Amino acid sequence: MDLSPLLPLLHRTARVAALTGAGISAESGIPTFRGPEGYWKNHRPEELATPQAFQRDPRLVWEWYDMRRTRIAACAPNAGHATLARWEGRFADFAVITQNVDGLHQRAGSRRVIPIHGHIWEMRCTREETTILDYTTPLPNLPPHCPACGALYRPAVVWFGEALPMEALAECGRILDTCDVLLVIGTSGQVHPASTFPYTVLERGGAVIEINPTETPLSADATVSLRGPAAVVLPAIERELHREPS
Ligand code: BJW
Repeated sequence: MDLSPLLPLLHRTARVAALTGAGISAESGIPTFRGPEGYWKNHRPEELATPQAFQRDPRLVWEWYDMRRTRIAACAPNAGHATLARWEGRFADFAVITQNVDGLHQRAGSRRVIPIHGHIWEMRCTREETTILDYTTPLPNLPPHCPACGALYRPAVVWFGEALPMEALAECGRILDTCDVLLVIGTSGQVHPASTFPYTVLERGGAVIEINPTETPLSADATVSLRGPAAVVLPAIERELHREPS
């Protein structure tokens, strides 16, 4: 893979950000959503990832999240997550905006992570809106209930039709308005508003580097589009940067 077009973009660059999607966790053993091996090969997203689906059948939705929690608990961050965690030390200003709820960036050691779709280990009371962190797998009783008021707990994630957390969106805005380079890693670019983030950067003259084994709607517009798995391409970029005098 020819990584030479990247060097002028990343060499001596201060402000770099990454937007990640399910693909970065694929090599950790966590399925993506779309595609032949994706979570949604047997379910339509509206059956599982909407407030209406939860109202209709909270147990079914919780079974899906419980299955995913159990799987994620058995997985570890991969070389892609680890490379991004090290880049906090390489670039003066580095942040990860992630659509993933799996917490693997944080487990790899990244400290500046903005999880725009929430966190699978958090539950929120549907009455009081209080949240708790709970790492139990599998959960003993589905669906779980708030011990304080007895109402249903829901996963503290962002479903279709729900607004993203305001603070996270504001932080994304600051990053997208100032970064020199945005790496877009392992996302199909089908979900709004994350799908618009690369265009915010491109429109003000910033560079976008896409890393994905398959073509996406962004590929033609990205400054550089690299075909390959994140756990291979990110360490390869890091090696290339090390060979360059800093
Ligand atoms: C690899 C790899 C390897 C494989 N290495 N790569 C019509 C038009 C425009 C927008 C809308 C519309 N109708 C509705 C909307 C809005 C809607 C939306 O975008 N819908 C589209 C589907 C049409 N969006 C929303 O509703 C969002 N909210 C919103 O817009 O709010 C507005 C609002 C304002 C005020 C009040 C109310 C509302 C919320 C979206 C929430 C998405 N939630 C989910 C579930 C999260 C919880 C959970 O995890 O269960 O988020 S859906 C799911 O998709 C999940 C993901 O984060 C998200 C993105 O998926 P991702 O990461 O891109 O995964 P995949 O599987 O699609 O792609 C994986 C990629 O990896 C592929 O490209 C592979 O090739 C690649 N890959 N192996 C690197 N080894």
